[in-house]
Amino acid sequence: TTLVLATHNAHKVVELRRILGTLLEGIELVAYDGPEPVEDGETFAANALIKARAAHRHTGLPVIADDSGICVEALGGAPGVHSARYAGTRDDADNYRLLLKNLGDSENRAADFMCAAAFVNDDVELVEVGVWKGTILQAPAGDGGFGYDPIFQPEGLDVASAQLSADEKNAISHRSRAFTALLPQVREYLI
Ligand code: ITT
Repeated sequence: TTLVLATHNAHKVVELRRILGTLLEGIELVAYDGPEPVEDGETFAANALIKARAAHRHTGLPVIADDSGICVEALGGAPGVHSARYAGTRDDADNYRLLLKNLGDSENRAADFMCAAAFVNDDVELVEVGVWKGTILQAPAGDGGFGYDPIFQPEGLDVASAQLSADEKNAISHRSRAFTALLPQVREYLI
């Protein structure tokens, strides 16, 4: 069985291969490189389904997609679904620097990483959401991960998520929570 990963983000592909590899033994994962749909949904779940449906229409194969981002309480939930292009480009450092600037010296530094994991095939649509709670640091630290990892301190830890190993991050991240909830249903459907 072949399962398509409907993402153009190479960092997500690496994380998803590790997360799914253990949960979906025997299923071949291929990254999707077809046209990208307009992600104009208002929620992570809506956008994950938009991406999964588009890749399914294009490939005819079963597809999983990930829509994710960071929601900062003191910024009213921004950047949220706009996380990938918050500063107007896809540059990770530009994006997290703008977030630090907009948050300023706010005492409320609470933030959630959110991930919606979607599965779409001819006769099925599934979506699960995972949340990773934490706070926004005063300055970036670490060079692992991607995106906002250098400025996010997960609840219960005293380092940035960019200072975790890949396995440490995958054990507790929003992405692993969403896919761990989705995958038993996908297995049941495919196997
Ligand atoms: P695809 O749509 O092709 O999957 P994308 O990067 O455009 O790739 P999203 O629209 O879901 O994907 O945006 C996700 C953004 O949220 C991502 O670019 C990061 O800036 C941020 N993000 C999501 N998960 C993250 C993580 O685990 N660590 C750090 N930042 C993350």
